[in-house]
Amino acid sequence: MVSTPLKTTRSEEIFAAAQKLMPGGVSSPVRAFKSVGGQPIVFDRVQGAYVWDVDGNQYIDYVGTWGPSICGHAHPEVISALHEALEKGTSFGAPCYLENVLAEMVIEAVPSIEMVRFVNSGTEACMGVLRLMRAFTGREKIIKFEGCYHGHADSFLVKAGSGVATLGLPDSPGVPKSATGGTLTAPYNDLEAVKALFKDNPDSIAGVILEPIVGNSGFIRPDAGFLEGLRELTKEYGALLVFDEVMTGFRIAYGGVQEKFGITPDLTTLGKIIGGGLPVGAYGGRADIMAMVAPAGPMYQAGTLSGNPLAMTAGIKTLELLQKPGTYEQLETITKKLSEGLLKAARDNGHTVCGGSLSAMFGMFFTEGPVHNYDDAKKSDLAKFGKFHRGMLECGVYLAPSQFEAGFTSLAHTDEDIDRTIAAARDVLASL
Ligand code: KE4
Repeated sequence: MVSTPLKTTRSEEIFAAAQKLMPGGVSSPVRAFKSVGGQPIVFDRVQGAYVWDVDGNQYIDYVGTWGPSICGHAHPEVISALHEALEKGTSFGAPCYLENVLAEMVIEAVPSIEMVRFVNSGTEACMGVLRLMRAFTGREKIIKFEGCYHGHADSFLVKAGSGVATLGLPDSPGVPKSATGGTLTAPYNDLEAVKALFKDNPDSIAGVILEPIVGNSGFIRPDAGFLEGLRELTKEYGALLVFDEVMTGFRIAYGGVQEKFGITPDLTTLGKIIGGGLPVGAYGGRADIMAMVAPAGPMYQAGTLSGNPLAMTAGIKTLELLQKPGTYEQLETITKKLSEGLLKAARDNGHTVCGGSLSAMFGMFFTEGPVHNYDDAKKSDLAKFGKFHRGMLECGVYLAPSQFEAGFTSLAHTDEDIDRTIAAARDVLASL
């Protein structure tokens, strides 16, 4: 594939106007392409594995609106289910049977979840689970891992990943010390560091929260024994283990990382896929812990649009589609082929890279590796990543606009799409 300079006139016009209307011209920082440079692409429409920008350029998409569109963008069955639901209204603010349906599906799917509360985003899910960890244990401190991102609530904006890492805002202004004083951090995959934190803070740590497979420092897998070690340590110290599966839930497996790796946390957060592209987050876990949540218990959390019928409908249909036999084998096969092809294309052209994939998630770093944590990830050649990203865009491939994000495939990506992507990577990497 020969990359030709993209015609992005309309994107430039719209984005220039956007910057006068919204901070940075975006509704979420990572979309501004700050870490890869160049003109952000303004989307016009999405379908299946593809996106089209406002200048009519088509791209094979590996961002998938950051995870939700695992069945492919605008899946016809999701769209028609939404049309039907629309006829009955867009929001109730009252109990709705669809909430029962999605709740049952989530409880059935995710090993740790006996009861669930729906919210409107992954951030809200992580805010709720944070308060719940503290309410249930009566303790205030939490442990998170450097480079892991759990949404933008104050207590989590300490050495966070994703857009925070991209923008170099590990401790954002506006976050008071009082909000982060109880947030302890350790390097990912470093069990000894976690043991030391527990030893230094006996009886005061409410829980440990992590991305059981990291997507927000780029793609980083847990080392053998890491998740098991955290499960044992939290049990030993009477702390809760929380898997933030907002990104990995229903992506790594239908039951998430916890099903794939056979480790059951006490609480889990979800988002993205369970909303099928509409705003949904959720937190759930052991019934005795969830019993704390108002109005069943004293811990307050609420939301006007939580459990809204359109979002429930999109989530239900998406999970139904994912239940089809062979789904995760298909995702594993195409993603492994893509990941191996990208790594080979880079190495054949003399680049030092490492990376890999698991189910429908993949990543590649421009560094020797192996990458076990965020410090390792930061050794990656970010300038080269930026050039690679731009070159792939010009070849019609849309990758996440940051080294500190993971790549996502979908059931809509065909073998031909994967071949075209690898061919494009070969051309771009030969030119770098
Ligand atoms: P949201 O509030 O963005 O729905 O979810 C926050 C969140 C929580 N936990 C994990 C593991 C997450 O990955 C996220 C959000 N992911 C980012 C992408 N890495 C969303 C994209 C963005 O911030 O624009």
